[in-house]
Amino acid sequence: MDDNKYIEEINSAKSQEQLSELEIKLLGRNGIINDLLSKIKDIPNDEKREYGQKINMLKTSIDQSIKVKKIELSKQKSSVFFDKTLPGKAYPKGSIHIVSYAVEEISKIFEKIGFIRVSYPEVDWEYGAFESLNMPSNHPARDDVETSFIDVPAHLKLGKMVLTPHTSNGQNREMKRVGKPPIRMINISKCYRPNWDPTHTPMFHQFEGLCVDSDINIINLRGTLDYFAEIYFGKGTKTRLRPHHFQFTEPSFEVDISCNACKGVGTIHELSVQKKCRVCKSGWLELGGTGMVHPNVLKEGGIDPSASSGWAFGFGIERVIMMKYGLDDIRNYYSGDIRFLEQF
Ligand code: FA5
Repeated sequence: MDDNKYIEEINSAKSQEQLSELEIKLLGRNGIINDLLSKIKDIPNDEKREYGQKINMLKTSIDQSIKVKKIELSKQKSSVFFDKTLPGKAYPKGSIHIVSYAVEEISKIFEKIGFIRVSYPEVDWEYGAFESLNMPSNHPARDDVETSFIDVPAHLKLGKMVLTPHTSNGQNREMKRVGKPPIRMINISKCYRPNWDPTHTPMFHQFEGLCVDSDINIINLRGTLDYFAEIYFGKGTKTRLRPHHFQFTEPSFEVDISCNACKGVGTIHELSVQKKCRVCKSGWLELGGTGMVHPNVLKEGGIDPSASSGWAFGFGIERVIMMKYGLDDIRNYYSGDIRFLEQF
């Protein structure tokens, strides 16, 4: 039994890990001490007592040496030089996603003028997405090239289940929820259409305004659109309405806003040369659809069209962000590329 060899090994341990390994090797269940003890049966009877005492003494000195070494190593560790004047590690900070931020901004703008923020289902029946909006069953938007249908049995009255292609499905639900005018709704939700190009993604967001009361007219609509455009896009932004067609509004319009890059002129002065504005090319940018709520839609929502009138609009959130910051591809919003997202 070479006592010194074991004690020297303990004393030369350089780390707590090395010491723990030694402790297992010497004192563990299959360690050297237990191995020596198991050999006691081969020792002649008159030497057994002395042999046993020696092993116990060795065990005690190994035990003590390990304890002393542990304390020594822990002191070494705590004496490592710590320079508190060194700059700390800066961990990367997350930020609110560009779309979530816009949802909050838009909600606040409309809440300030009395609109109630709601969010209606992204998965709805054909009734909510089309039927209640005066869209007949042969309307092209109801084709499966335009709308994603869910593979479940159709509802007897409400039709097939769809991933809603627009937030207009909230109109009928809100009319029924409120019961009778006044109604001021801002419905923000995800929408789905099978498209994929720089200005279209299969999943996108729309915000839908609906205002129904007595004597509601296009002047109120213009006032609300101008109010939104000035706050969201910046002072001096103008809106314009162009005739269009939607089944659920009559008359219907497309809304444009004046381009902030060229101030609505369509050209910019660059190095003494008058050039076409690169952002809009015409002085105007298309915002989305709007119009006076069709009498059939009011009736379907339980509202008497001879006593109340209303307007509605539906704009894409990804698109308004694009227009505000002059971005050229909305697919980047969902790329997960932190270099793009951290700019906002
Ligand atoms: C509609 O969806 C109508 N429901 C809007 C409306 C509401 C009109 C109320 C009248 C009254 P439209 O299909 O044009 O209309 O879509 C509106 C906006 O949604 C578009 O201008 C665009 O900004 C956005 N949008 C449509 N499809 C996509 C898509 N695939 N990706 C991103 N944005 C989209």
